Amino acid sequence: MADLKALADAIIKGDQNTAVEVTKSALGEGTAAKSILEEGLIAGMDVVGERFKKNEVYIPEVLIAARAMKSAMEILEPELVKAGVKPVGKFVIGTAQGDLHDIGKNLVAMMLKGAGFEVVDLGVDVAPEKFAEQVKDTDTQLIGISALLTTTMPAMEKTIKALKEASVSAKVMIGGAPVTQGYADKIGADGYAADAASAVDVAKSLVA
Ligand code: B1M
Repeated sequence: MADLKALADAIIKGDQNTAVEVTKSALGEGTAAKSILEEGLIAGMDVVGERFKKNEVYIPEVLIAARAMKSAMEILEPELVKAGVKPVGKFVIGTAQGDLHDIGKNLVAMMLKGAGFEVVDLGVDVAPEKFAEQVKDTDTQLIGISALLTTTMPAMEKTIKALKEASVSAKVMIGGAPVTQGYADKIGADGYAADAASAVDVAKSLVA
């Protein structure tokens, strides 16, 4: 019987080798890919997210845990596809036009992947029209925009307008150091999160 608790612990510790080994042996023993994902990988990342929220761990620990998760996911992904396991939701994320900061955006993307979302990362300096083009006629449920500069925050509002003009119905979540809930309300965003762990909670509530 595969020890999925050991897998969750390996993610929490950021122990890449153990995460990969336990994933391989669990699959070898015939454990369902969905159980490995939910009871091992996501369970581990949930703990990391909670600890990050409480300032019990910091960005480096989250990045190391995400790296361990990524390596295990590379092994698990083909099995999940074979088993027809659907992601929690499809999330397209990018940094606002004119903004090159991506550390926080990458962290949000990693935590969302850790929570079972399919994440498409458009990178930095993403024009409003590019967001719209990329999600139009797709099954994207959520769009995330990150901005670190007060001067690039207006590009978030422009992106929301461009999405409306392109008749995109996906919900929009925004975040980044200068962004607030008040600003999100003002520009008509559906959600705001102050940090990567809360971004997962907000994303889950928006797709629920
Ligand atoms: Co820049 N920079 N920078 N910079 N830089 C800041 C943001 C600044 C506050 C520094 C300062 O003056 N004190 C300032 C902005 C001032 C302002 O507008 N209020 C600033 C400036 C002015 C600039 C330049 C204009 C400097 C210049 O060239 N004169 C220039 C702009 C370039 C551009 O973007 N066009 C610039 C450039 C750069 C570097 C390229 C050198 C580098 C970026 C490297 C990179 O990202 N690859 C950089 C960095 C590293 C910073 C600081 C030091 C750190 C930012 C960071 O990564 N934080 C920053 C000062 C600071 O914050 N101490 C600063 C860590 C990261 C994990 O936090 O991104 O806030 P953060 O993400 C958090 C949350 O905000 C949230 O979750 C994350 C994790 O908890 N979050 C989301 C983020 N996105 C989210 C999206 C969500 C939800 C939550 O939903 C979608």
